[in-house]
Amino acid sequence: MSFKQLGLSMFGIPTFGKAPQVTTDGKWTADVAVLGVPFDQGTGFRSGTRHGPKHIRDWSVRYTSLSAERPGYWDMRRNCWRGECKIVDCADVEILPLVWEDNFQRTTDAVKNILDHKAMPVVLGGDHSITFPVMRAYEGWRKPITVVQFDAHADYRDEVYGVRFGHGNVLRRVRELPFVERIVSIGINSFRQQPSDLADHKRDGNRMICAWEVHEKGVDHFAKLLPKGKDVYITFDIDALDASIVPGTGTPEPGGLTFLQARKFLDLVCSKNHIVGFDLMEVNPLYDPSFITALTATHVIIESLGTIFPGKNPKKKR
Ligand SMILES: [Mn+2]
Repeated sequence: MSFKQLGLSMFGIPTFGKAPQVTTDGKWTADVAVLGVPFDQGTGFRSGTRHGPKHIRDWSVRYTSLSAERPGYWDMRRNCWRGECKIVDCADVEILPLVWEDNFQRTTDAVKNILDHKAMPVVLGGDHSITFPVMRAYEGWRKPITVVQFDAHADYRDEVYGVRFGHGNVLRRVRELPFVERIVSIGINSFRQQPSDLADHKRDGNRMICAWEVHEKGVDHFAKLLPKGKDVYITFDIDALDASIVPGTGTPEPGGLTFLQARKFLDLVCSKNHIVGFDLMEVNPLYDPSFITALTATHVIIESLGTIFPGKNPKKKR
């Protein structure tokens, strides 16, 4: 009796979008390499983002291409195919308890391996602290890098009781990397900023677009503050979005960006720059029983890939 495997997306092992699984040091070619970093030792409040990569992958199968021969998706908004790129999934960096510096080093090494393959890393967190070991891997990059941060919190505190590499310090550490020329922070909104954090952020030549300003003036008003023609790394902390649509995160904030506002910013950034890397941080399944946060996180990634890889002939139907 013959049994035909249909390849339906909801069955089987959930790599990201059902992409083939590889190892970072293996032999492969791809446009995009997904890497999970199940690390939450950098959080000061509610832990659990170590389960984030699995949770995002679990929902990502919803967006599996209809067939391996035709990657991408039909974008009815723009009337074209998008996201025609080859994706591999490098599984997770192996995280050990307590030895955070070793974990950071393994993360940096894994991202370096991906960059050696000339693929764009898409990193799934994990708490936001791991953006530092990820970005450290770009040392020696051909051009200065602008970092576009989506976040309710600036994460720019130099130190908290001796802690310098937690998720509340991470953009400060990233800004100290010699090849990072500027941070553009979008969606900052939290009451937990100190005036000194904001002053330091400004002093260092960064730009900040706060959530309430976007609600008042609209996204287009801020287009002139966004990078153009740059090598850009995007770090997306899911708590940039309003708490009502992303409850599954350690530090949700009311008054955050809507999904459509974030998407419009991503469209502008991804279409006018060379995107060198992307991470999606702080998804916490322990507070996400409806999967709405994982759904939204996956959507942010898929839509961004759709703009970064618009298809060989974006105007024409296939
Ligand atoms: Mn953050």
